[in-house]
Amino acid sequence: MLNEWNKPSMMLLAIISTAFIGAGVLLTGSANTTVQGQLGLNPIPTTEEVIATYVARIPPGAALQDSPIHYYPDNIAIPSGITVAWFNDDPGQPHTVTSGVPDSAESGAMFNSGIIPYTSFFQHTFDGQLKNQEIVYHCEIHPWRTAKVTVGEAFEKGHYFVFASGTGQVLNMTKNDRTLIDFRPLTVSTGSTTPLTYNITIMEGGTDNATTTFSRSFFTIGNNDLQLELIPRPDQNKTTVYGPDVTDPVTGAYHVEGNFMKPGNEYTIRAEITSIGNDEPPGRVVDDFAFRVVS
Ligand SMILES: [Cu+2]
Repeated sequence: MLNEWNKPSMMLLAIISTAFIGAGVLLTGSANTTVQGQLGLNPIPTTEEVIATYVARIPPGAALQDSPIHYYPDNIAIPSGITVAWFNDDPGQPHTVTSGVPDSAESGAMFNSGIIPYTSFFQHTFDGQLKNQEIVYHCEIHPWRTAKVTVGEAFEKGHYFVFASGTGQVLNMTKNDRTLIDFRPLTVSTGSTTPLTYNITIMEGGTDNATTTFSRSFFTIGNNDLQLELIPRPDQNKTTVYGPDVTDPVTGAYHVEGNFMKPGNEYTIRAEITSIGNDEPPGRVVDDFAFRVVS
């Protein structure tokens, strides 16, 4: 019998099956699904249930000293208020997610997961006090690798949405190769079971002479905001979309990776809510936001 506090784990078990194979498929738990608590951590009480919006991974082989990757992605930029979950996907190996650099006085001061066993996770909300900070973290068991989270403060208020990005309205690719954008609707909200459909269009140049480089619909359930991570890869010849990171309900980030943006160019990101459940919004819910990529 599953207790209430198992719910986040069930949800995150669904993530591990979908987030890294690129499928946006809703998986349901089977009868013999086992759910593990995290050693050294108390179960998350139902009343304080946190639903992660962004998932990072500790991949197979992370425990090896010559592994190039201990956390993936190891350099993320998120708006404040986002909850990140780190999944231990390294068979048989315990890991930690510990703030600060190893062996420093600040080590573990902001957050410390304790031991995360294989198939378990740790989640942390980067809230308002952390604006414009670059937070380094490490694994206490394998302290030779560090990773970082940049928490961005900048946001822009449109007529219908607040646009917040981990790197603000400029992505400097010498510092960050990706940024998570949060679109928060100001005039639309739904309950936990009504899906919202967003259309996101990215145009190169001003809106008068713009070329569309990306256009796609996304949906959320149980989360009015849409979180979309932009990962420009100018050297690739296509753009792929994966996510959401969290599927039950659909509250997690989507990712757009490819040649839809290049350094040196100016872009317009158009966000529109095209349906609320099965209905069209009573009027158009659309805003344009300027965005720039530099290197
Ligand atoms: Cu480790």
